[in-house]
Amino acid sequence: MRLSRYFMPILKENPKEAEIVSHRLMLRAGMIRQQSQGIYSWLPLGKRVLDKVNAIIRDEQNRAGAIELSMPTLQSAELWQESGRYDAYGKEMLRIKDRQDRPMLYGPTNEEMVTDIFRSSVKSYKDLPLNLYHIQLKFRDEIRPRFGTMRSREFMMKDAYSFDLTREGAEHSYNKMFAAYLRTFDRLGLRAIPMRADTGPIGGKLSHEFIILADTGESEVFCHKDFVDFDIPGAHTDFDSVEGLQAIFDKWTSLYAATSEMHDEAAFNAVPEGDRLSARGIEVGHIFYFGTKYSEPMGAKVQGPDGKEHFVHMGSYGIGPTRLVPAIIEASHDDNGIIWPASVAPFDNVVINMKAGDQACDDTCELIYAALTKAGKDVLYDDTDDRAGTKFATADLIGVPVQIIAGPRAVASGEVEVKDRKTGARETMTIEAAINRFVA
Ligand code: P5A
Repeated sequence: MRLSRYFMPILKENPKEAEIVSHRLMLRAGMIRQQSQGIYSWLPLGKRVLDKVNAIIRDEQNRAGAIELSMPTLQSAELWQESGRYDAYGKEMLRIKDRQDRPMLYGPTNEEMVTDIFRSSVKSYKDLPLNLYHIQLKFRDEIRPRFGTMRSREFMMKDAYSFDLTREGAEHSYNKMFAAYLRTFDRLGLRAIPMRADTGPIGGKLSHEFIILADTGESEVFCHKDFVDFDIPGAHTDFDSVEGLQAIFDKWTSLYAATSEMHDEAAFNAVPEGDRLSARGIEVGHIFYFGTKYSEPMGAKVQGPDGKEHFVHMGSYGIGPTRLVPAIIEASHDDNGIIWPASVAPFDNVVINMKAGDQACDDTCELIYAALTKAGKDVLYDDTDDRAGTKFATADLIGVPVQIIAGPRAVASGEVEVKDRKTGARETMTIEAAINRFVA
């Protein structure tokens, strides 16, 4: 992508409305724009990161056996009347009427809708277990939307829903998502700790929130510090192994970890003082087991091996991609801007032409840009006629992992400078060596 033809509206000044660093940097880097309170457009740079986050989420959902579909944002109130949540959900639900005066709503979550899909076609235990997910916008009319897309009113959610014949089966389904979440957050460059949490309006008695420790987090959390170094399940984890997944769950729940709503002071005090971590955190995921809470009132049942009908045991599993993007920034930035983990960086490299219009600089940049692009890399080429200082500041701000800098002096001796955004380390190398290093 040539920067001269791209749309990346950088802000020079710090926006006044931004209270936390991720919000400030997302606005300054031209990633998002607020359209009305708590409702955002994702501008091209932001959209690239969001898509990469979603690709990792999707990959891990698929690995764990979940199946993607797409459900609408607008839902009929009738479904929610069946489950009893239409009235219970309260003011957070945006209620709308269509032209025939039929009550509709902008979905804050999809338990009812997916239960309706399930009951319309699944009739036998032989079709279980089943886990269906989508990545879709949601709307919650939050009292206090804030911190940009961290807590917005319209936001994206990956929501998965599992269906099992028995409670034991549902526990295995829960463990699959538990392990998939550990892997997902790890691939996003984050350390998320599962903590016992309040189930709120989703319901049920069992739930875990996945929390990233951050001073700017909205949740108050308490946990054993060893979680920070626990091993993440590997890529070859067997998601069909009941014992294997139970062992992962048992290990990751063997020490104290709870959000403030579930906090048990006495149990926490039993943790040796030096091992206690009392901190703030960002909730990036939340998984629930709620048994037959929706299947019973909505009549979602299957025929079991005993020939009798059974209400299915369900769970639901949420991740907030539009919250994850600022969470990643909270965890990875410096005074100059964002430092993207390679897995979600909007571009792999940025080629900086320090003197656009200078034939040798232009030729060198074009050569590198073409070679890396051909190799399938996402490359941003700063071909604008801005001052070199402005270009460096922009490249640091948007956090692309590698900067390849072509200035007249280096280019004259067939060289470029390569800067690692994270460490700041600079290295001079031949043009060919730079290409060879980054096509790999
Ligand atoms: C689980 C999937 C649910 O809604 N139903 C379907 C369950 N869970 S949840 O905890 O309420 O939300 C899941 C995740 O969505 C993100 N999230 C938000 N992100 C940005 N702005 C918001 N206002 C917002 N509300 C929820 C969080 O990451 C949460 O863990």
